[in-house]
Amino acid sequence: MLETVLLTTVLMSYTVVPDKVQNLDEVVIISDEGRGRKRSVKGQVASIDEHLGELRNVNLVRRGSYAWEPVVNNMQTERLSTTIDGMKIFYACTDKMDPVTSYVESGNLQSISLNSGLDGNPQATGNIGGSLDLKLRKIGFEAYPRQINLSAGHEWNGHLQVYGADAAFSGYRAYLNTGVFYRAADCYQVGGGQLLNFSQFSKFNLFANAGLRLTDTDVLESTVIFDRATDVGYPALNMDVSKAQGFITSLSYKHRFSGAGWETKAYYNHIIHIMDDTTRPDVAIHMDMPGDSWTTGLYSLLTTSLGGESRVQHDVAVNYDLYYNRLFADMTMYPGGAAPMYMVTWPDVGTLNTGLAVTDNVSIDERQSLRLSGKLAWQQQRLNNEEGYSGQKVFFPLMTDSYHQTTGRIAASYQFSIFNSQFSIGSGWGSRAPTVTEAYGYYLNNTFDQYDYIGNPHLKNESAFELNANSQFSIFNSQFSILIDANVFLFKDYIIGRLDDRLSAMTVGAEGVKVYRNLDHATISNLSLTADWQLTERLAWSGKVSYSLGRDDEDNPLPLISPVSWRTELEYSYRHLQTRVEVKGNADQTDYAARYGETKTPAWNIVNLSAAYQFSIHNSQFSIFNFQFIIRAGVENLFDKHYSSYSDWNDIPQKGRNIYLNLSVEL
Ligand SMILES: [Cu+2]
Repeated sequence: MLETVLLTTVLMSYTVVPDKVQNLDEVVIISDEGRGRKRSVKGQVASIDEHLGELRNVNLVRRGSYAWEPVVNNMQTERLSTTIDGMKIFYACTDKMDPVTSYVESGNLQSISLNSGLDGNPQATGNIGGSLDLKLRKIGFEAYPRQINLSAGHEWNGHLQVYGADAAFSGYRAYLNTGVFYRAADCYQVGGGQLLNFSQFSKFNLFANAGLRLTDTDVLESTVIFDRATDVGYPALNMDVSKAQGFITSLSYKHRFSGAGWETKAYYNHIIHIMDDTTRPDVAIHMDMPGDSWTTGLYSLLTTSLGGESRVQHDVAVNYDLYYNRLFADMTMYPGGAAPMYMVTWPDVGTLNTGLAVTDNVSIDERQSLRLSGKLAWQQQRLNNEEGYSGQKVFFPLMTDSYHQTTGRIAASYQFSIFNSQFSIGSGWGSRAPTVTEAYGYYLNNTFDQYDYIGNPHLKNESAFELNANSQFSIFNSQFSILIDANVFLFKDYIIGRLDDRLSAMTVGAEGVKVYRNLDHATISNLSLTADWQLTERLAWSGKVSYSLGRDDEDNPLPLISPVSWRTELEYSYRHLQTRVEVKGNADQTDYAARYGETKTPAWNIVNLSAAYQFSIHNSQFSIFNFQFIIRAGVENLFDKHYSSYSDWNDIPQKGRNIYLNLSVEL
C-alpha cells in the first residue's frame, strides 16, 4: 500500500536494478529515491553504519559512536573486501578505528551491495567472508532536469545533528550530482542515564559526481569525495582521533558496443588518520600515532551477453584490475622526563596487486540458473622503511624486505525455482594474503585482549572452502514466506595472534606479546531463518533469527562470533503514514572465546518505535513549487535498557533511550 503511494513520486530517475552480472546477495538502499526496498527507518539521514546494519549477514563492531567496523558472516575487515564503486581503498589506522566505510557519507551513496562469501564482485580480492561495494549516487543522463534534496535530523540522546544538501542536474550531454553534509554529536547517555565519556564526533563531507556524454556510445565520469572527521572519541580505546581525512577521486571512461559494455576507471585516494590522547586524563605516556594510506589503481570491466537465439543465455563479465597501495604508520612516545621514543608500526609497505576476474551468469531455462565466478591475483610487497624493516628483522632474522603472493578464488552456485519456492546451493574456494598488520605490524596494542601484537612475515596465505545453501518458500499467494540460509567456511592456515612468552610487552599495562600464526584449520558457520508475513493490506510482520559458530584448531570458540540473535518487526501502513514496532536482541553469549581474551556478554532485548509520514505541496500554476516532505520520528531503546552487544569493543554500553526526528525535503 505504502509502496504504491511512494512510487507515484520520483522513481524513474534512479534505476536501481541489481546488476545481472553481479548477482547481489543483498542491497540496502540509501537515497530516498529507491523506495520500497530494504532501507533504514531513519531514511537517508541514517549513518552508513546504520544502513549497513539493515543487511542480513552484517554485524558491526563498535568502538564508539562513529566508524563501526562491518562484519560479514562473522568475519571482520581482514577477510572482507570493501570497495567504493569498484575502487580499492585501505584504512590508515593500526587499531582499526577507521574502516573505509567511515570515509563516505550516506548522501554520497545510492546503495550498498553485499556479495556473501567467496563469490565476490569483480574488483574484490581477499574476500573470504564477503564483499561490500558502496555504489555512488549518479543521476545519469536525461533524468530529471534538476533535483534538490535538503535534510536535517536531530537525536536527543547525545544531541546528534545531521544536515545535508545535495543537488542533481541532468541533461542529454552532462549530469552532475553534488552535495555537502555535516554530522556531529556530543557524548551519549547509556541506559540508566549515565554519560559515556569520549563518545563524541563530528564529520564534514563534500562530494561531486559528474558525467559527460562524448558521443552516443562514449561517456566520461568523474568522482571527487572529501571527507573529514574531527574530534572523534573512542570510549572503548585508550586514544581518540583528532583527524581522519579521506580524499577519493576517480575518472572513468565507458564505451557501449552492441550488446556489450566496457568501463575503464582510474582512481586515487589518500587517507590520513591522526590519533590523539591529549584529552584523556591520567595518561602514563603520551603518544603520537599518525597513519597514512595511499592507493592508486585502475580496473577495466567488460560485460556482455552471449547465447544468441538459444535458450541458454550467458551474462559474462571480465575484469582486469591493478592497484598500488602504500601504508605507513609510526608512533612517538613521550615518557615524562626522558627522551621521546620513536617506533615504526607499519613499515611503509608498498603493495602492488593485479588480478583478472571472470563471472558467468548462465540462465539455463526459466527455472534454473547457474553462476560461476573466479579470480586470480598476484601481489608484490616491499618494506620501504629501513627502520621498520630492521626492527622486525630482530624477531625474524630470515625475513627479507620484499615478498610476493598469489591468491585466487572460485565459486559456483546453482539456483532452481518451482511454484513459489526457490532453492540455491553453492560452493567455493578462495585464499587471501596476510594483511600488513598480520605480516609486518610492530607492537600494535590490542585493547580487546590487552596484548601487543607483532606481525609475522613468514605467514602462509589463509584459505577457505565454502558451502552454502538457501531456500525460500512462499505460501498463501506469497503472503507468507520463509527464507532459510546456511553457510559453512572450512579454513586452512587460519591467521590469528598467539601468545609468545619469550617476548615482553611495550605498552604500559599490556599482558604480553602475541605473534600472528597460521592455525592448521578453523571453522565458521552461520544459519539464519527469516520470515515475512503480509497479515492484511496494511499490516505486515517480519522476523529473523540467526545462529553462528566459530571454532579454532583445538575446538575453542573463535572471538567475535555472534550469539543467537533475533529481530522482529510489526509494520502498519496507511496512506502516507508508516509505523513500526521492532524488538531485537541477543541470547547469552555462552560460546565466548575466553582463550582469545573475550568476556561473556549477557542477553539483552530492546524495543524501537518508528514512524514516517510523507506529504507534498504543489502549486499547479508554478511547477517550480513542488515540495515532497518526509518526516521520520522514532524512539530507540524505548525502555532505556543498559546493555552492550557481543560486538561492542570492551563491552562499552550502547545508547540509552533516544528520540529522533528528521525531515527530508525534495524540491
Ligand atoms: Cu587509530
